[in-house]
Amino acid sequence: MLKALIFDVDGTLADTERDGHRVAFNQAFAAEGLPIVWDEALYGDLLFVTGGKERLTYFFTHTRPDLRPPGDLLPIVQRLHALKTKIYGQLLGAGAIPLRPGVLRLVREARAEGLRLAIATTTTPENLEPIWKAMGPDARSWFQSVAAGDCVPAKKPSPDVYEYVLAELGLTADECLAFEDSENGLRAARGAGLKTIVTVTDYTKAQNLTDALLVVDHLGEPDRPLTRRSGVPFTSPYVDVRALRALSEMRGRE
Ligand code: XBP
Ligand code: MG
Repeated sequence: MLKALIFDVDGTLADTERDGHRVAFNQAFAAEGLPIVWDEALYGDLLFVTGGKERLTYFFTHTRPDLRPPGDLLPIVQRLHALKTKIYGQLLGAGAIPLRPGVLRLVREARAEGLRLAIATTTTPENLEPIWKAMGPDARSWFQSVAAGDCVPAKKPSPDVYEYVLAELGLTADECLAFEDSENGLRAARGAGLKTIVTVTDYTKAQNLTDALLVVDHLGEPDRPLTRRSGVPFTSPYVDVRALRALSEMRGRE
């Protein structure tokens, strides 16, 4: 029986990558006087590396070693990432990026229906502050488990963060559903045995999402119907708890 919903953050709760994280990285490069700009296409390529610190390290060691600043890379990456996280918080704190369609509606309905809520994300914990703010004054307390960033040894597509959340909830994968936006996130959730609903973004809509239970453009609202892209048949205009209970009982892609 469905007991909990586990949400990814970036791309799922809010479409944060292109206009949020990417902009923050670029402003951090500029503040450090580095001649680096991650345009939308390059950032989309770099997103296959999960984790901002890991993404910076990959960029300086594989993508553009010619732009690597002199000296030990680790402290440079740590300083750049800390600056980026500060800038990101200011960007989103100003309400720059809204929650995706259907997210707040579904979270509120899930609480009302007695479903437990959790977060399983690669992003830095501080990046959740603007999400809580967008959801409402006591939103953080709605989530029984919040697993973020370096709380697990390996980031997505490793299943570690989802296994961490299942352990914290004391539930089995069959009692939960995962919500993701990307192939890496889907692989992480599936690796933990979770049926997964994917809401794609411009960056992820062409990725391999065949292992998802259902792929949609967003969770929908009564006045903004979703579009089903692939997976099990789904004709409702929006994802609600009734639909999730039925989806969680479905065989296939589990
Ligand atoms: C997405 C990520 C994160 C963000 C950047 O996380 O891979 O690294 O791109 O955030 P998820 P940080 O989709 O799992 O929420 O710079 O804090 O890592
Ligand atoms: Mg994501």
